[in-house]
This record gives sequence, C-alpha cells and structure tokens, in this order.
Amino acid sequence: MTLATIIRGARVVTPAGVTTCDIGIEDGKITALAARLEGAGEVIDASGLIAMPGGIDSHVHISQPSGPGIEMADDFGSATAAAVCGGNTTVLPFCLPEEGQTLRAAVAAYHDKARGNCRCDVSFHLIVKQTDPVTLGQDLPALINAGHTSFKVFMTYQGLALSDREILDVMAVAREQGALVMVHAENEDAIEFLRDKAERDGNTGPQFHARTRPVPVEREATHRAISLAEIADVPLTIVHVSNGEALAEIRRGRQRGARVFAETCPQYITLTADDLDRAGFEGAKYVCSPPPRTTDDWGAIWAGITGGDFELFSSDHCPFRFADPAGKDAPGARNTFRNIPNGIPGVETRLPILFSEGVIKGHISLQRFAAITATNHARLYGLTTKGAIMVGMDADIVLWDPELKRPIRQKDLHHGADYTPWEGFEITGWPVRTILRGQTVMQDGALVGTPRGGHIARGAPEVTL
Ligand code: DUC
Ligand code: ZN
Ligand code: ZN
Repeated sequence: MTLATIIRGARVVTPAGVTTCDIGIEDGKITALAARLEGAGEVIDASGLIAMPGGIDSHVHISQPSGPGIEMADDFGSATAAAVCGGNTTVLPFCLPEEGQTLRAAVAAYHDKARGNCRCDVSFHLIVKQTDPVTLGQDLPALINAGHTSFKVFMTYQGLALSDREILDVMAVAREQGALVMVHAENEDAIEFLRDKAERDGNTGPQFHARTRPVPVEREATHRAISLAEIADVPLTIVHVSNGEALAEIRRGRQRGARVFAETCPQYITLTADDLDRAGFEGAKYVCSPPPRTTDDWGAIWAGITGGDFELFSSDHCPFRFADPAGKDAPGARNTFRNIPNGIPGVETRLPILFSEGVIKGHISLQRFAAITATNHARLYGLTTKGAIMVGMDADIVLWDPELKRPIRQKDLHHGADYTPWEGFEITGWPVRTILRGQTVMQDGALVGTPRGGHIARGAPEVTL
C-alpha cells in the first residue's frame, strides 16, 4: 500500500496512551499507526516532536455583530490563520442574528462570510436571543437538523439575556431535538444594579467592569442555569467558568445527578482583575466577561483542570482592536466602562499557554491536554471525525516542539487585533506544524497554502463523556 504521507517517529498522543510510532495518512484520513511504515509520497520527520490531535477551539467569536459602530477585529480569514498558527484545526464560532434578522438568515449569511476564507475547519454554534414560535418551532429544529447541534443562551446583556421561562422554552427544544445548550451565566439585573451604583459614584474606569461583575453574579447564575436544566431535564455546558465558587456549584449539581459540562479559558489561570486596573486606558485590553478574578481563583480553576471538573479548555476568542474607535476605544468608553466592547483575543495563544503552564510545568499529562483541548470538544459537540489520533479519523494533527522557548509577542501573531493580553508571557513548547486533513497548513509559524477549511455539519452531542 502506498500512503500519501507518513509522519515519522513522533511521540503520538492517542486516547489509548502515548507511544512513539509512525502515522500513515491517505485521502486526508489517518489510515495506519505502526512502529514503522514505509512507502509514502511525503515523509515528515517528526523525531523529537509530539503529535497531538489538532486543537479544537469550541468557543470563538468571528465577525459577530457587536453594536452600532463596533467591529470585531477578525474575519474568517484572519481568525482561522491565527487558529492554525496556534495549533488548531477546527474552531466553533457563534452565529448571532443581527437586529431584526431571523436565525436562519443569520446562519446563511455566516456561511457566506466563511466560504472560501477558512484555513481550518469551522462549525457554527447558534445564539438564541428570541423565543418566538418561528424561531423555536421552525428555525431551530431545521438548523439542528442541518448540523448546528448546539446553541448558546445568555443570562446577561440587554437585548440578549433571556428570562428563566425563555431559557426553559429553549431547553425544551434542545431536549426534543437532541441538541446541547451552552449558557453564559451572569445575572443581568445584579450587574445593572451594581453598574448604576458605580456610575452614580463616579467609578467609571475599566477596573469597574470587573467590580460590577463580582463572583456572586456568576455563582448565582451558574446555580440557576443548572437548576433550570434539571427542571427541563437536559444536559448543558456552562461556558467560561472564571472562579472557584461557580465551579463548586457545578460540582454540587453533578453530585445531584445534573448532566453539566464545564469550560474554562486561559484568562482565568493567567490574568487577574488587577490587569483591568492598569494605568490610563490600558485596562480596557483585559475587559471580558466574566472578568479575570484573583490568583486564589487561578488555584481553584487549576484544581478543576487537573481534577477532571473541566471537560473543555477554550479561548473565548473575542477580538477587538485597542487603538480603534470601532474597538476598545469606542465612543464613550473612556467616560464609562459600560461602553467598552467585551472580549479579548486568544485563539492563537490558548494552546501554547496551556501546554507551557500545564504540561511543561507538570500539572497535566499529554493525554489530559489532548482531552480538554480537542477530544472532549469533538465528542460533546458532535464532531464525529475529529479530535483524536486514531485510524479512521480526519488527519488533523499538530506537531509540537516541547523544547522551543519563545515569549508571546503581538508582532508574531496572526489575528486582526492590535494587541495581545499576554505580551511577553514566556512559553516553553510551541506548535511547529499544523496538518489539516492530511495537508500542512502551518509550518514554523508561517501559513502554508491557500484556505482549504470548510464548514462541518455536526452530529448529536455525546453527553456521556
Ligand atoms: N461572552 C462570551 O462568551 N464571549 C465574549 C463576551 C461574552 O460576554
Ligand atoms: Zn459568554
Ligand atoms: Zn464567548
């Protein structure tokens, strides 16, 4: 048998263990794993490198409508360029309808924006912000049937937040159609109460973004979201968990038998609320929701990563330019934190940060790294051909050099933002080659070839991880 490609001699991270072997690739699929393979058009020497399943970032925002005059820093071209340079082969962005647009029309427009521009594969989650009979009775079932098998609901943000009753109605559709609900758990009324008070007191700088979204805001909403899911009898994912108290609610829910999955992100193990307090307007670079917390919370989140509470480690890539009135420096943003667009860039730095802080520093194994950065994302969100180095799967493989040391620098990144929150952060271990369905798309930090990513219709979520 002649193979298209052999990856020779890497330490290969598979669900069954870590082993040094060759990987055979044919027609974009992994066709063989063996001590020695021969006879290929291309042989990639990977001795000294680690072969990981291509990263799946199941929480990114790309070209998402962000309010009048505000523009996200990435389109599908730049976001997926950044993704593959950071060791990802699939990203799952959220599809948010514009004002007055139906969910179906929003998805069609999103497909148009992505088509032909993606350097990795993509698959869209939906954001459900209205619960009228057409959305819940027609659009959502049709879109789930077409492979959009997960959707996010918000408990915060005016115009996005759903009431408890509305969340239950959305959950009922998820139950009926076998889809998975993701929840942004922060209590909008509590935030509004605190925000009004802060503004009345003249506390309007970026640091008050964090102070008006304190831990109880997230803890209460996390408890309520899990309770609503228990009432509706559905599994759910709590996304971007930032602190130990919210995580404790998730643990308690699980002890009661609730099927709750948990996601955290690099910002909750590396940034703190003090970053929002940096001089001048610099703090705006760190404004995201939930906000970064304290170093004690880093400890609690790490305990969840090492102890198995978190299934998912995602970026929540939500990029805005800093020196730009269409970004962080939006009209009125210097007068009150309320007007600073929420979100930070991170799709290119998620995996190096976790590899360096987690694997190299000895907190997690290579297998746990693969599970929370790829395998669990594929299973939970129904990407049946992705997320693991196994015969029959897509040949989405990333080669890592565990000894390569280099700090994160904005000048080396490929996203559309004009800054990174991790400027100067020291990293040991970088992805040096990203292979998408058998073709190299990044080598030594440089993009290779033209965009060849596509949209993946997903199957049913696997909710028994
Ligand atoms: N929630 C997200 O998931 N991303 C960015 C902003 C937000 O509130
Ligand atoms: Zn969110
Ligand atoms: Zn997000």
